[in-house]
Amino acid sequence: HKVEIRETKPFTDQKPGTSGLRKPTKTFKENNYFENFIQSYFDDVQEQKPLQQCTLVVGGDGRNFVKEGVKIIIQMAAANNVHKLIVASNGIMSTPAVSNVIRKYSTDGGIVLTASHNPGGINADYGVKFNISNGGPAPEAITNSIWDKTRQITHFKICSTIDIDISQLHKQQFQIEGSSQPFEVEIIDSVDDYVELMKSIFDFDILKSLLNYEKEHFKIMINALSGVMGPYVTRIFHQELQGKDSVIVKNCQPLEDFGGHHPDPNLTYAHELVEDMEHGDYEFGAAFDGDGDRNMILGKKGFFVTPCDSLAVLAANLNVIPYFRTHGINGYARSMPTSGAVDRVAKKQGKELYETPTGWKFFGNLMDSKKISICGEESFGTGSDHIREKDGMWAVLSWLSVLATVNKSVEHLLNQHWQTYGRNFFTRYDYEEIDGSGPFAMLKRLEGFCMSNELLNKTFPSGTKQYTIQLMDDFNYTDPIDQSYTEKQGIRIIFTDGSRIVFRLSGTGSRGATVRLYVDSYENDPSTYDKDAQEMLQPLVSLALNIAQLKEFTGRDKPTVIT
Ligand code: VG1
Ligand code: CO
Repeated sequence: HKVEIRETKPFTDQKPGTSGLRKPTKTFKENNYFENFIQSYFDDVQEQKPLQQCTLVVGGDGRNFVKEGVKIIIQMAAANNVHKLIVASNGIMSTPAVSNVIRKYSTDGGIVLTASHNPGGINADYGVKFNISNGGPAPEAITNSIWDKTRQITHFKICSTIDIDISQLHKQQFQIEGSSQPFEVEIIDSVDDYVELMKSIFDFDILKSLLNYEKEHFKIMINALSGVMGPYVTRIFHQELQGKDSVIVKNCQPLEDFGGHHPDPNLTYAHELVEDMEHGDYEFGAAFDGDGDRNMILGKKGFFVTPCDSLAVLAANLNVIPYFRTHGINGYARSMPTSGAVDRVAKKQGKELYETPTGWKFFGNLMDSKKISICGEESFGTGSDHIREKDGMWAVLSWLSVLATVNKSVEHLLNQHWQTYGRNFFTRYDYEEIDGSGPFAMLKRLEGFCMSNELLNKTFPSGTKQYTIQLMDDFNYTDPIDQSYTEKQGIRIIFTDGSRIVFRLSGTGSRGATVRLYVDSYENDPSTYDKDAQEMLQPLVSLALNIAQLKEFTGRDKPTVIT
């Protein structure tokens, strides 16, 4: 096959955000936008290790332009002298499954074609994410170096004559002009390796008996939101766990546009699951996002488990999972905006707790150096050191393992947890896709308050309560392993009673700016535990909106999504 060197013009906006580069699908399809980004990645990898010695993994979440993207990557990898690509059949593989394959076969990293929870289709979003050899998202030093290259690129290389059927499991070799070694492509099953991993972590017999009690089934409802998880759900729950009668599944056929919905497992975008649960027929419900790394957990009648509580409850019960009995339990970590619920478990167990900026890439070093065993984010992400991505299915199987052992309902388990540790009430308000510069000006003003300390020790009345500001800063983080420094990760306002307000701008959107407001407040009065979080947090929310003058800056008087 002949190597073609094609001319191209650089773009200035290919800076990866919280989790890869996300843009409208149409943007990726035009003017070599996709090719430029991929070439810049190959050039960057080459600086560390000759591509002739590299094996890379390629997968995606099944959205529009994933199959085409995989084919272009195969042609470009050939032209760039990559030794071997391991490709998911049809290009579809969940983000956690890609992380597993990268680690299992000791490869040099991988490319995940996903915009995760962003809607898909020709009029929605597309994304590209690079993972490193530990299976985790590339850290900022690498994504910045790739971004530098995207601003200088003049050419990309491609073997456009290479054509391979990515629907068939097989290995194929190609002779490339000017290369001494053949280029190899292996198409692998997307689900097999992942199922094997889950079986090595959990006790499938216990799960099987939970779902197959002779008289009364423990019924559960799983909604894959038409994302990548469908095949994993049916394989694990219906085949491996033989739960055809007890596990009702929905939207388990991956669709290129996710049926026109946001494949985001929260109370707004996964409302179908909430409604299905309300009748009380199911003990447990779960949903996943487009690429399968997020999860939402619901109990009977739609009882909502916040991701912050989910992390804390799992931390408190990890010993029921065989993997942790063998590997031991190190510390825990959570992203800064995530509530402090897990901190209390860590404290009680005498374990270390790390607070990182938003984004899974910050957990990688902590896991590699065995500082932490599990970690999570308020954005419906939970995971452990079995891989280096958050993992929706892992979270669900962890929850079912706990429920099978403690023999209590989800709600009962949460109540018991709060009795022991107190309750962190938590909510997040998202103001999505705001046009104009308002959100930036709002953040700038808050940064000003952080610098001047002028709000420090000030007391604000809200409703029947008074809040005094004890600390206000723009969160920064020094990685304890490699000392890399990350700043401007969100405005924190911490009050004397321990309550927190956080403001930050999203780094995963593709249009306008999205403002996120996070509110976390701790209560240890048992009479409050069954109260509604929105009601409890109302005074803090209105105080937050006042301090930031959110309505004035953004023109919004209501959030797009509340979780
Ligand atoms: C959001 C979440 C963050 C998560 C990221 C990627 O980022 O807040 O916690 O790690 O999405 O998740 P941001 O910058 O929009 O707040 V996924 O499942 O979309 O890859
Ligand atoms: Co995701």
